[in-house]
Amino acid sequence: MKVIEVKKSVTEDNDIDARNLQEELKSKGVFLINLMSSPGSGKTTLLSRIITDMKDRVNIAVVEADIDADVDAKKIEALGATSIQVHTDGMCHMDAGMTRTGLLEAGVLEDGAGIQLAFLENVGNLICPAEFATGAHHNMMILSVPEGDDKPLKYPLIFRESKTLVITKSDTMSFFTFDIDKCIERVKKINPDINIFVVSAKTGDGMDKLCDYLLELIK
Ligand SMILES: Nc1nc2c(ncn2[C@@H]2O[C@H](COP(=O)(O)OP(=O)(O)OP(=O)(O)O)[C@@H](O)[C@H]2O)c(=O)[nH]1
Ligand SMILES: [Mg+2]
Repeated sequence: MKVIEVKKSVTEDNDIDARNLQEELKSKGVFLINLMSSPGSGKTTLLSRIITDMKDRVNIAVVEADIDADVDAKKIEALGATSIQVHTDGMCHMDAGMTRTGLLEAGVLEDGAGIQLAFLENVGNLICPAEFATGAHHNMMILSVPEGDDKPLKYPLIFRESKTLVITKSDTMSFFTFDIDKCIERVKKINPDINIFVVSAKTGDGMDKLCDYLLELIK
């Protein structure tokens, strides 16, 4: 499994780089999802579940972005999906140039690679990743039950920038004070059009609906 170091892009306009990457991916038939959340909310676990549930229907690749370590990319590789570990030189976000390098090194951009769905697992953080376009066609975020239903109030930007919210670790609901109705109301106030799924990546609860939705997205 490959580990590469990527540095902040030198180009001036990240938004232009992001649009170019979107177009390049589109021309190759790859739909890229930028997955964002706080550390430990369950990104890698959710991706592992998605790969396991969908691998007979779609070819998936994952770019794992972290400050250090290669544990996440190894977990994805063990499931038989294309994966690469990207280290961000200490930065708490990915930009479009960094994402492009990761996809390139993973072979996703090669002609005939056959990847239809790629995920960027962004660095665990609810602030910085929301501020930078990555070249993804779709921003998806996770809020896990143990984090609390007040997070939309504290970190509105990431909820505004996301087209999909996955509320995960639903199996832990009885252990925490998490008002799901209040949480959804807070999120919808920030972003009325957001699509919300409630799942447990541990038990598989709610995963069918999420996987059907992903298949619709890549059509
Ligand atoms: N009970 C329960 N635990 C979960 C679920 N999803 C993830 N976890 C646990 O949450 C912890 C963190 O999960 P990860 O998938 O590593 O989280 P992450 O967001 O990828 O973490 P970073 O990459 O470090 O930001 C692990 O101990 C998982 O087993 C879930 O649906 N239910
Ligand atoms: Mg992870």
